Amino acid sequence: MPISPRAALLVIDVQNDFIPGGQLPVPEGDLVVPLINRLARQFKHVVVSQDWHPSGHISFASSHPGRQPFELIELPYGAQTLWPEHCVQDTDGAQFHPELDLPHAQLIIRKGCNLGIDSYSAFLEADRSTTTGLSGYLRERGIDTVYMVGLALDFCVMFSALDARAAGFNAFVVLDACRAIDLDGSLAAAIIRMQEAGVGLIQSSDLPA
Ligand code: VGL
Ligand code: ZN
Repeated sequence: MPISPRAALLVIDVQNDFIPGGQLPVPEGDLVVPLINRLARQFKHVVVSQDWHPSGHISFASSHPGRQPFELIELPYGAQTLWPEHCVQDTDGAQFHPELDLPHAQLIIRKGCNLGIDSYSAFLEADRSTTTGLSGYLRERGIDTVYMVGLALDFCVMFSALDARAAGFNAFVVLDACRAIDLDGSLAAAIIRMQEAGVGLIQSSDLPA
């Protein structure tokens, strides 16, 4: 059965800084690129997200004197993991992986653009109220189902999948087209959270070839 024309593929953050050699490398992050390119050809609708931070962003450890990357701090909107500086607007690290090949993608959602708010999710920022507009876009396009692939499984992919469900979409994560950071058990926790939220966890072999 072909993939429904009411389904969209959401390609999360396949950017140089998340690839080995980048500022916040996801192990094996480069390995998902050929698979994503192939899967995308099965979809009528392809949306791409791009982590896109201003310099001095609140998620950077360097913005908090005395703090180190991967520490957790409390911000007005809740807990925030601190990261190395990554995906700064218009830098090479923020560009898509050079082999990502999605000629028919119609929308790029840039997120994390507000200096004082992080955004793992492609739908809702970390304050849980600032929206990127993505669910409205998908709904206006008649989309009812979102398949997610990309980086990192336990951060941006997971939060996008949870928010897709919360917004009323059917949501699937194609596990072999994702890779995780896996910080302090974050991968195992992400799998459980997604299962509990009703996100379908599938393999690319479950989709039409
Ligand atoms: C991401 C940490 C910080 C991601 C983005 O794309 O998963 N992770 N910013
Ligand atoms: Zn980020």
